[in-house]
Amino acid sequence: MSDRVAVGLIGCGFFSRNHLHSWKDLASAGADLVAVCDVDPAKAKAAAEVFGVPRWYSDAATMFRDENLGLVDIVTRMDVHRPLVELALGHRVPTVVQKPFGPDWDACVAMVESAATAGIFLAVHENFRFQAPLRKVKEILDSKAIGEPSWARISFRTGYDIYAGQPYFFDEERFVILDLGVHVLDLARFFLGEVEHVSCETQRRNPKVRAEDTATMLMRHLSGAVSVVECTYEAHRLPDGFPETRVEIEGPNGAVVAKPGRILELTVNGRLTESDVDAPTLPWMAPPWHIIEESVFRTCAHMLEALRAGRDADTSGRDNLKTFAVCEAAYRSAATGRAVRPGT
Ligand code: NAD
Ligand code: 89Y
Repeated sequence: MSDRVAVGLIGCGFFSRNHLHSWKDLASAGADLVAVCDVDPAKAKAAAEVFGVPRWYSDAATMFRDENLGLVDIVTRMDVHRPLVELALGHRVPTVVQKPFGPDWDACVAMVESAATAGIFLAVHENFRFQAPLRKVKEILDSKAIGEPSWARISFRTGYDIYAGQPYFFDEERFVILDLGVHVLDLARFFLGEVEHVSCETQRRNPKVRAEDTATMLMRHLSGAVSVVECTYEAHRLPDGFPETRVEIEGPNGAVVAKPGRILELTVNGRLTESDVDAPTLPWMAPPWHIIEESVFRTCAHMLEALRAGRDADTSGRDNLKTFAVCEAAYRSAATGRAVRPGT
């Protein structure tokens, strides 16, 4: 592979500005954003103009034919992930695809199998585990300061008007577990390891949305640890921590708590220390989204680094299948009233 990586981006909608900024900023790390694509030509053209991208397309097949891409970043919604991933792999282009990986289990498995057969890099842009405060939590766990974690609560509760930027949420057939559950369940795996079984209750509390907007999950991990994992878009209380995840983890020697406001509380052997773990901001980042924006930059940087090192990303397609399996198990549990083992 040459020193520089030619990046193409597909999907120039609401969230894409974070990816576009990130790839531009990663020029110093060897990324050249050479082309953007959207089925809406006005969006593709606007993205190319605003971000100084040399070429734009309204058809992904044409982009793959005409460009010599070293990486494609797919920032469309999940319904078109599989055909776009298959197209990219058919052109032997290493691929990163936004979360949720796909609309269902079969689509996700098919993408992972296609990448394995072709021997091509495939990763999911699962960015929550790259958020600055949550990296710090992982660092503390890895240091064994609190001992082996035995209990956790991971919670994303908000009443922020997410529908303004993402109006498609009103009509999703499966909503909060696929949109937010993928993030918080991925964090549960990241912090406590693989899941033995999950019980889940879902609620549709906002009558204007079609599917569940609240999920409350209880999990046993293979390590023996227990976690309570929650996500909702219907928590109308102040202060509203959007878009931060509250994480509380306990071990035999202490506890670590990441609170909205980017405050980290660490108790070790009866001694409490508090630190500010805010994300360092770049000029295009602004509160309240900056925690997420910064994690998009870190995730893109990780993808570039892993690709160039010839290894899988931490959130490879294969790894993300394990998170997706827990989501599917949560849906099954909500439907049956039983605890469900992921992948069964
Ligand atoms: P969006 O609908 O605003 O944008 C998607 C864009 O993709 C649209 O402009 C659409 O025209 C384009 N598109 C659709 N099919 C296409 C195709 N075949 N070829 C080219 N372009 C195509 O959606 P969004 O809010 O930007 O979300 C995109 C993805 O990002 C979703 O999967 C969403 O879940 C994810 N997202 C992730 C985070 C995060 O923190 N990781 C936050 C928000 C959104
Ligand atoms: O869609 C959601 C996500 O993935 O991160 C934040 C979000 O945009 C709204 O909660």
